[in-house]
Amino acid sequence: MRTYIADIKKMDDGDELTVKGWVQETRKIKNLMFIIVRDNTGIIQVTAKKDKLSNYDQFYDITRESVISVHGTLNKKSVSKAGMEILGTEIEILSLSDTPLPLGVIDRVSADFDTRFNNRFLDLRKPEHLIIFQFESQLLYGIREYMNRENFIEVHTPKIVGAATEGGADLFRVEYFERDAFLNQSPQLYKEILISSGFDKVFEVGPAFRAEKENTVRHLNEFTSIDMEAAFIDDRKAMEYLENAISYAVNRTVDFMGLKLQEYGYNVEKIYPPFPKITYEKALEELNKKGLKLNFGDDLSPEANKALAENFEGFYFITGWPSDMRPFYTHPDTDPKITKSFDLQLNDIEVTSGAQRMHNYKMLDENFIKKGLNKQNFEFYEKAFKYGMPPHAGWGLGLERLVMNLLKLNNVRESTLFPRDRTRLSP
Ligand code: AMO
Repeated sequence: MRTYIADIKKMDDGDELTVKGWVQETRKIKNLMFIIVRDNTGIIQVTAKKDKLSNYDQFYDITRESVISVHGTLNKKSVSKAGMEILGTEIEILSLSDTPLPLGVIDRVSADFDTRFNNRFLDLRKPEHLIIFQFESQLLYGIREYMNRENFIEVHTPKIVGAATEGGADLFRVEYFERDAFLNQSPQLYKEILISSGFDKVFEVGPAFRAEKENTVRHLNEFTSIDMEAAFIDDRKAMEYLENAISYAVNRTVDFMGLKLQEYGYNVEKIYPPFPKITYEKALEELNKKGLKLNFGDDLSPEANKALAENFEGFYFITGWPSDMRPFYTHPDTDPKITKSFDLQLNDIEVTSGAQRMHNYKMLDENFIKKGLNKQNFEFYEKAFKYGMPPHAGWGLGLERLVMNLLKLNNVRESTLFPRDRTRLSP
């Protein structure tokens, strides 16, 4: 029976137990050795005395980060900092670590980015890094719970595809037998097809691939997209699902692990919908008041996003983006220059894009031509609009960007286990 270190505090003085984990540090005094053992729930001191441990000599040269199994009795009257220790009676070395370590796990000095990510397996042993992914896991659990409660069906659409989703650029090409294929940029076209299939409400959590050359703190070439699409709803309702899903997931996670997050310096506040909204045109007005010189149709630069974020706290929507700035599938508003679309921002970074989509076959058909796209590539998609397509709307939420923003990390790679970027393809 293995005991997790976090559970030891519930045990009694004198109880027998076995813990398994990594040797974080050792300190030796003649016939006595102190070993700090770490598992993914905490650390504990193991005290090993030569006269109590049959393999003491073999154990004496144990290296940092070796994996061991410790059996012993719990001493809750210990003079150690934690007030607890295990008096070891049997210690087994399960895997001896090599030396020197390419990256220290508990070193105070921080290593450079490349050293960290080249040795990500060690970098992730740091509890302050592990907790980012425990947070991500809980957050996603909350989103899934919310979507399930709202009767969304979780789906899995192909990642090897024959056509571009978001317009044509930024595709990774792959060999597909005798043909060229691409890694999908977004499940967009497939989630819309499923609306025509009568699924009514779908969501997907999966990888999305973008051959974007930008090497910024916000861009990955492979990220996790949380996508949803629903029939008979408009952009407003899609925004409501989004703010409710995020609030539910964040608040549940704060209840579950808020204190632990604080211990590691991450302060996540509870959030309450509705999130404020500003139209794109109003945002330009506000930005121009701040001295930026932006015209209708201009994208919001990182500098503009920073300036706009000063007007808000936390999450806010930018709605009504110009038609020229949105993909071909976006539904126009009554004024055809603008669309029924939105971005959700957290501080100065976009975390979600969404919109009501075109559902009228003829309108969609014309838009392919307007956007200069090769219609033939989209035949499989357009066909689904020909035989009964409900009005629909949806969004795509970048998981790594959401986590990065909620934990106030300064680089999206920090919330990615093994980031793929312009230069990194390994590990
Ligand atoms: P969009 O291209 O805006 O929209 O992507 C949606 C969300 O995905 C995340 N994201 C990224 N995260 C990390 N690195 C990247 N290179 C990257 N690119 C995008 C962002 C972004 O907000 N089909 C539409 C969604 C929809 O309308 O349903 C789409 O893909 O968080």
